[in-house]
Formats: sequence, structure tokens, C-alpha cells
Amino acid sequence: MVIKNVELETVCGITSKLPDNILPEIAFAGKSNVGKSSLINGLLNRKSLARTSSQPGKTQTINFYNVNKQLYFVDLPGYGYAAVSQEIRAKWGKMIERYLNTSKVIKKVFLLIDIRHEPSENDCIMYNWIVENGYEPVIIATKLDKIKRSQVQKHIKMIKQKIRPVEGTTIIPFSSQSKQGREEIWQLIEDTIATS
Ligand SMILES: Nc1nc2c(ncn2[C@@H]2O[C@H](COP(=O)(O)OP(=O)(O)O)[C@@H](O)[C@H]2O)c(=O)[nH]1
Ligand SMILES: [Mg+2]
Repeated sequence: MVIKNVELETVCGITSKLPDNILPEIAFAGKSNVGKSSLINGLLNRKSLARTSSQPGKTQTINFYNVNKQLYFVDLPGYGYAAVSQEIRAKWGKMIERYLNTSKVIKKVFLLIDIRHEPSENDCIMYNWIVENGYEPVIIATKLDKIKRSQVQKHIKMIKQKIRPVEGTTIIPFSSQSKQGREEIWQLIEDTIATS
């Protein structure tokens, strides 16, 4: 897809009303610092549209990016940042769940998981929420450049063993540095939109 214009159209806080969008939505979920903003910037060829930070836990909103007036990228709040209180974490969970079961135009949900580490309990919970809300998430294994090429399959296997995704789930390794995986992700998004 040629990116002609991108606009941060809606920012929703914990109590905000969610937008009643008509265009298809592609949602991105994952724990804080997993590389969600970097992925969104990478897909949209922008350096800093979605804010990237080495300080995790900053995005407490659901951000809707209108892409080419064709679709939305939905940046869900990062979960599981230890220094955030239990109460706030619970609120984020509710917010994500509310979005997943309110929006009528979600066409794909990507769940980002750091390729280096075994998925956390929160990753498993998030995966299950997405499935319980009727979506089969595609897993993006982020920070691919941080492990040796020879280790990639082993790490993918580790992710599968912990998450136990439904049979046939796609797992795409991605690096925001090399942009490896970018084309495959876009292909998937375009196929999804074309058939919806
Ligand atoms: N080496 C490497 N670093 C990454 C990658 N993706 C994100 N990062 C770094 O990880 C940190 C968190 O990234 P960010 O996109 O803000 O994560 P978010 O909290 O999930 O939105 C930043 O310092 C990024 O530069 C990647 O693919 N490779
Ligand atoms: Mg972010």
C-alpha cells in the first residue's frame, strides 16, 4: 500500500466513548515496550508518528490512525508494566476488552510478542481475550534483530508452546530496524481488507 496520508484521528481515554467507525480497523496489542509504536511507524513509513519510548507504560489511550481514508490502525494501550498500579492495569484490561467487544469493524488483531523472551502471563491473557472476543490474532514476534538468525525457529517454538495459539495461527517475525517482516504484514492487511 502506498501511504499517502496518515492522521491521528481519535484518542480515547479510559472513560471516552469509542468511535463508531465505518472504515475497517486493524488493531495492535501487546505489552508496553514490545515495539508497538515502532511497528506502526515502520508500517506507515513514519519516523515518529506513533510515539516510541524507552519509558514503557506511557500510552494509556486507544489511538486511531486514519490511513489514506481507507482503514484505521488502532494502537491499544500497552499492558503489564510492573510499576503501574494493579488498579490501573485492571482498567487498561477493561478498556481493551470494551474495544474488542464494541467495535463492529475490527478486521484483524495483531498481538505483538518480544521474540527474545518466553511470553508472560499477561500475553497469554491478552491472547485469550482476543480469541474469546471472536478474533484469531496474528502474532508478530518483535525485535527480530536482537537474536541470531539461527535462533529464530527455536524462539518461535517457545512462543507457540507458551501461548498455545489456535491451529494454523500465523506468526510473523519483525524488526523495526531492518523492516524484515514488513511486506508480509502489509500483504496480510491488504488481503484482509480486500476480502472483508
Ligand atoms: N532493536 C530493536 N529495538 C526495537 C524494535 N522495536 C522497538 N524497539 C525499541 O524498543 C523500545 C520500545 O519500543 P516502542 O515502539 O516504543 O514500544 P511500545 O511501548 O510497544 O510502543 C524503543 O526503545 C524502541 O526503539 C526492534 O524491532 N528492534
Ligand atoms: Mg507505544
